[in-house]
Amino acid sequence: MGLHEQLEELKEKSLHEISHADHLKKLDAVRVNILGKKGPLTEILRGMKDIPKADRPKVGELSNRVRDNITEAIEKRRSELEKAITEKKLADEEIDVTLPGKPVSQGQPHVIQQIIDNIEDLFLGMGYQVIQGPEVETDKYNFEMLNLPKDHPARDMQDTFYITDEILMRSQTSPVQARTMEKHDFSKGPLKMISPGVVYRRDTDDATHSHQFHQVEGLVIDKHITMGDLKGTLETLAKELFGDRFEVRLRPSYFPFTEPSVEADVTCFNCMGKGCSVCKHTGWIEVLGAGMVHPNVLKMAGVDPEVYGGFAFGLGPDRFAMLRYGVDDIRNFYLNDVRFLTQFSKKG
Ligand code: FA5
Repeated sequence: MGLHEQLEELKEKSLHEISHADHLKKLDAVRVNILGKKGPLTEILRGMKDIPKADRPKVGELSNRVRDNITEAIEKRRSELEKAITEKKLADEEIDVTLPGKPVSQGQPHVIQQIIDNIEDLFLGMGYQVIQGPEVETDKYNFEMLNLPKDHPARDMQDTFYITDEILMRSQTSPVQARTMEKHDFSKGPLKMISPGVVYRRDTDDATHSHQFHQVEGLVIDKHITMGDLKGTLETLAKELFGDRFEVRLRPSYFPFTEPSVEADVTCFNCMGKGCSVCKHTGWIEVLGAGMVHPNVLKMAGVDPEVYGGFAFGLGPDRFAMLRYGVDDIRNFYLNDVRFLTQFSKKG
């Protein structure tokens, strides 16, 4: 067979192999086989030296054309195979936008935080600032600056977790009063603040007591503040949180840092005043303590009690949440049972 026929045959054979290469690796192998140094095309061209000189240009031209045809066919096949790969990938990754989505469960603030947010909104609207204080406190701010020197019998009212003799887990949010009063520049205007946060006591847990619970402290110091201002503020608060559903009563009480002092009770939601185990058969649930700031407390914070005075209160949002939602055991708020907590969805 002459070179001419050999070249034609190689072309046919190669084009056949190329069109049957069904993936890129195979195609590459075919290319190396045919066009490589040890391939048939090189082999045929080596035979050129044995043909008459006059025929060489023709055979040379043919061999170039055959090589070009083969190269072209390889490139064409390569782009076909690449296109097929891309199409398969796109088909595999196709997203059916008509499929129903998987619902993502959405979190929400804890019910007690919702109550605190509600209280903050109300007081911010009345021009109060919201101030945070430390949960690990000193004896000085938790007690001494609040007119409770060491060995004062009223310290027993709040059984406290001590870390050292001087450092403790705060048993109330009232230390934030002392800290804020001390820093406040009264020449710039009155002090109106609330301070929400967690407090700790060695209380035995029961339906209305937890050893760790929340309080929101409130304090107003200015000239000419009266008990009437305190009463009006507490009534506004009760109306905002409970509407007209419950009765609120103020009864005289005692706190070393206020004089006179009161406690506010709200009708027990469980028995509506008849008496039950939740309210310890009194018909009332105590929700806050309050009073007119004691002159000693003002003095210790560097405020002149002859010029300034005011009221303070400390309320329990956990108890507010019990009343608002009819929850008969405070411990439910701390079990972190999602089925319980999702009942208080803001949307619901
Ligand atoms: C105080 O802690 C005072 N600091 C409040 C105060 C502030 C009075 C400013 C005057 C001026 P008391 O111990 O009564 O007071 O607690 C206040 C409120 O916290 C209670 O009315 C109650 O709602 C809540 N509370 C008290 N102990 C617990 C407890 N163990 N679990 C849940 N809530 C509690």
